[in-house]
Amino acid sequence: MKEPRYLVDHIYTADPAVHVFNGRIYIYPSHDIESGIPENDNGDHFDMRDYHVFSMDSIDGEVTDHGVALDVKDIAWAGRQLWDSDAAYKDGKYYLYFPLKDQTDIFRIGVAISDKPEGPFIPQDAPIKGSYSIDPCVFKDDDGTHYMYFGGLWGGQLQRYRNNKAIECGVEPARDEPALCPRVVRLSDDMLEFAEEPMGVIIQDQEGNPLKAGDHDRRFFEASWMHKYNGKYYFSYSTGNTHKLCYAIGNSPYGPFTYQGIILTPVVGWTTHHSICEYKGKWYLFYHDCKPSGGKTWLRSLKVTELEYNGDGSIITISGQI
Ligand code: FUB
Repeated sequence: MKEPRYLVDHIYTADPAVHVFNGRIYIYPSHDIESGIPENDNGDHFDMRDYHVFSMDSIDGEVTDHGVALDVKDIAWAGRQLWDSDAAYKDGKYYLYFPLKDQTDIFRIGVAISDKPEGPFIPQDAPIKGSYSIDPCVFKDDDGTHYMYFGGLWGGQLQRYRNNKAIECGVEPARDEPALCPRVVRLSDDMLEFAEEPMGVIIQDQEGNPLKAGDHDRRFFEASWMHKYNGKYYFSYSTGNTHKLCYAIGNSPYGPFTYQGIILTPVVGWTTHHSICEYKGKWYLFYHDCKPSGGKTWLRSLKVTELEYNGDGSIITISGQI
């Protein structure tokens, strides 16, 4: 694959989570719509109402839209805003994890179940107990254990929590204090609960110091993704208001992760969000930009491009402008 490829042109799609199930590539994106809600720092303009699942049998192949996999009207606890989701498979069932505001406008993470990777998914009656914030990413380690990474600042509400408890005045720490961490938690055997208290994912510099809250070029903002390469854990994420996709490497799914560099320079549009997936011996970055909508931040389009490593395991930076 020489040039990035746009994947879907009949609807707007963003935040791709990608997995290979039964030898086929499945894409779980957000479904962007024109909501008419003015753009603000809270992300109110991202007022998405359903998910479609897409699949393809080769990276250059035809993309199948499997239609609506989950609709907000079928979720008993729903308030508004279906944001970035992810999917997992265990013991004959597929699980779709999704962030959604409840009826008090607090983001929680829900789970829905299907017999098929493309859905339709049947949601549980309540969000996962103890869940909060946005952008769940579910990673299956080689021993079969599933972990969820989650969290996002500003509209994603992560700044409203410390030690998994909501706080009165939810603001980010001062610039010279450690940055807020994404969270990691092991999932229960039935995939429906947290099996432990979520823990902070520490992202540190090369000297072992946690990144500072004022380090906007490197600190975590949202869009967690985890993949494993040559036995190392690669945690990747968006820096939000500096619009980069970065990565950090660790020796355990819990971290700590040492900051390495930039995967993708800023794309057209405010948000940047991705997944990294191996297919037939090559690695790919799935992401989005707003070029096809003429730069409308809330109307994004999925793309894929090849991702390459240097011999030392570092990732070769990709330009978001191509
Ligand atoms: O799609 C809504 C939000 O925008 C996602 O949850 C964030 O990661 C950002 O891409």
